Amino acid sequence: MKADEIYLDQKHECMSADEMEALQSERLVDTVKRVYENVPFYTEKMKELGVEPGDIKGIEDIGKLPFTTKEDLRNNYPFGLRAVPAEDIVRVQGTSGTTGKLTIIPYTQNDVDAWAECMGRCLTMAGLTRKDIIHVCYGYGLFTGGLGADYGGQRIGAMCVPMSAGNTQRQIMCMEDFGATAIACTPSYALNLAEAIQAAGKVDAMKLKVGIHGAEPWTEEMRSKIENILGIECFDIYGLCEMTGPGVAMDCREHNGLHINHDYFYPEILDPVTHEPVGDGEIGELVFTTLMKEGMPLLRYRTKDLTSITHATCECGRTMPRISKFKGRTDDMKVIRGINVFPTQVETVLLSIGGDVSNHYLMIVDRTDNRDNLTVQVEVSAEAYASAERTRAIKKQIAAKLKQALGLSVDVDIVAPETIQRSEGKAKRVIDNRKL
Ligand code: DLL
Repeated sequence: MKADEIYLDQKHECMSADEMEALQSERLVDTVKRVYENVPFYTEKMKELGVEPGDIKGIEDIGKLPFTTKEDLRNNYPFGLRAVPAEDIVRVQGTSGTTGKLTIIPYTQNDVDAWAECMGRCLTMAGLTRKDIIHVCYGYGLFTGGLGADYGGQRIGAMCVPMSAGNTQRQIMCMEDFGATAIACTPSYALNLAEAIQAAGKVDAMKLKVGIHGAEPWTEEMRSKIENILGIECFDIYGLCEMTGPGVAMDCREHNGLHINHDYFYPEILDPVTHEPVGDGEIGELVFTTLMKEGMPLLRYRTKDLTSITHATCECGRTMPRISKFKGRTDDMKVIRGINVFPTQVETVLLSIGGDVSNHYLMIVDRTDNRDNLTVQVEVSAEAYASAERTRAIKKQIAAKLKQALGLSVDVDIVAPETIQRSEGKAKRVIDNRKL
């Protein structure tokens, strides 16, 4: 362990593999018993598979358990999968979901405390302590970002400023006046803020040292860009409301993968088609089983997030397994003329060009005469946009680089600065007009 970091919980963060497996096994056996007895959905699913709680003796039996999908949550909306009496629920969180029903997750007080603990661990991974001032511009509400950062901040005794997103000038004023040392927000909003702070000539007036960013996929190039503008160290935090919002995993100061709080959430990486486990280092779908959740425990929840895992001990000393930075979700991936395309690939190309080319982009997928077409709208600087010659050259350069990176010809549409809608929460990067 590095002497300058304060750790909340070395016991769990650095536990040996055998000890951890014993703990996870004990917790899994208990979880399975609780859901079998209290959640008719799981009683039926397990009966369909011919599995009884007594068949689950430890973590090695996890493959016998049924999967849970987002569809299952929707079909049991809002509280059909609750495992405790209604009066034991102290909070609901969820996703706003742009289509269909919300995903609603009930939490008991112990669930909220566990969430605070996981988030507290994550914040200390970034070196934050009770001396820090955390400016939180994740949204507060059903979305877990704002409250999650807040609970973690309280857990470590830091001061939290509950701003939510929006009104960037006011954000800058408060960050400067209150002396924020950390910001917590989506990476896309962090970059908006960073550019606004730079444009206001306020970079040197800030005391910022750390950024805690997640809730959407982002690239290493994006990390460098935010870090370079603000002179801070950025961390990638992952979570989903079905588990506990932010705090499921986060990268430490080694920045070599995100450590999973695996005493709370047991991870599997499975082939998305065969559902068989893939080996360390291989990409697959991340599937989680909650080990301590009371309000709504979930067995083998299919996140649709694509990543790989390593169980090797990190240089930081933690034994918690690490997942690689997310490439995207299975449902963010667009198949265009047979080629898989993720928004993060486009982001990498644009940020690698830099200069007049901004990172503000939108992918638009259309189908005409049975042929799919990808158009990438990109904002360039005002100076470049004013010159037809420069615009043409930039367009050609982006198209060539995208073709090389994606293996696909792409139409590039150069647009004026501030054309593409800025995100305050999760950025919308793709519009798919195909009726698939
Ligand atoms: O986004 C929780 C969160 C809030 C995480 C703040 C980090 C920071 P949901 O709204 O339920 O919860 O969305 C969960 O967001 O399945 C991923 O697809 C995506 N996601 C979350 N964190 C990351 C990340 C919150 N660091 C869904 N990298 C997840 C890539 C992420 N994708």
